Amino acid sequence: RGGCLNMLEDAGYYFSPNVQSDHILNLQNFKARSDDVLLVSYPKSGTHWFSEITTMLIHGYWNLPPETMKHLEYFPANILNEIPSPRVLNTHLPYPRIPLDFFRKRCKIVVIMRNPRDVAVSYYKFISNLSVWNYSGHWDSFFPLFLNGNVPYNSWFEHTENWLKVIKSGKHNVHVVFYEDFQSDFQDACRKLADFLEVPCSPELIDAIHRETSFANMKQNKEDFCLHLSKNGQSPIYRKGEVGDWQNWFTPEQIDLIDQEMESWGLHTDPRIRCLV
Ligand code: PPS
Repeated sequence: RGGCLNMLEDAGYYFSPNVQSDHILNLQNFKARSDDVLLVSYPKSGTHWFSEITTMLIHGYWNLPPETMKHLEYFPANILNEIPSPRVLNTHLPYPRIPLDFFRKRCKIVVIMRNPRDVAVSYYKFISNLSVWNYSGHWDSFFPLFLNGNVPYNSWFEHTENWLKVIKSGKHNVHVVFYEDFQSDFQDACRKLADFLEVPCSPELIDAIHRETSFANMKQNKEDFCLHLSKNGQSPIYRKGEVGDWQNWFTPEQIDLIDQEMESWGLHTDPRIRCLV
């Protein structure tokens, strides 16, 4: 029902059809710089918001480069190479596909996490709204696709489990941020991020960043790179910006199914993702 999602498949991984497979392959040889900050997120976790926050912490909120989101999957290497240091780069790539040079150079990596129930709803609205996916299924048809990882960037559960293992191993320079924490206590969450990034920050600076990156502000002022592809003229990126919208969508059965999936990946008891379970 609603047709299959239009995706690019490469070695068992699903991507957006807008991604070039040779570009994804070449990314393995991407040259990182030791002062790069890499923001890693499963789609719909708040990538745009955290990209803005991190860039403001690093460059000062009054001194932003004109375009902030620099997505590894979408920008050719020559453009990324021209960005002055320190660069804030984004990716949705799962752990096994992250260019190795980020690890070799011990770059700072910020992993963004959000409640998978809200991610699922946000993803459904995003995919339904963009013609490129060629998808017109209902929520009940999309839900099993999300649950089983038959969506671009595959399974949220696998993505999250992989990163939790990496963090536990202590091998790389990784900090996790939660969408929900930035919604409930921006000051505290942002100060911890600034500490990880080793940038000076004051409560006043954090207040200014909070104001500048409010959902309303970003929806009004930021360029929405895929607005022209929207089926209904509404922003595919800046939709609601809330915690808990999933409660308007999930049936009791879907709540059970997602709980079971969390359990089967061992995520339900993990204290590090306490705010997502
Ligand atoms: S994408 O397409 O994967 O890069 O999307 P991503 O940016 O990761 O996630 C989009 C969701 O983040 C919400 N959003 C925000 N929330 C709070 N504050 C700000 N400033 C903000 N900007 C974007 C956006 O509304 C999407 O969530 P939903 O639930 O769909 O509203």
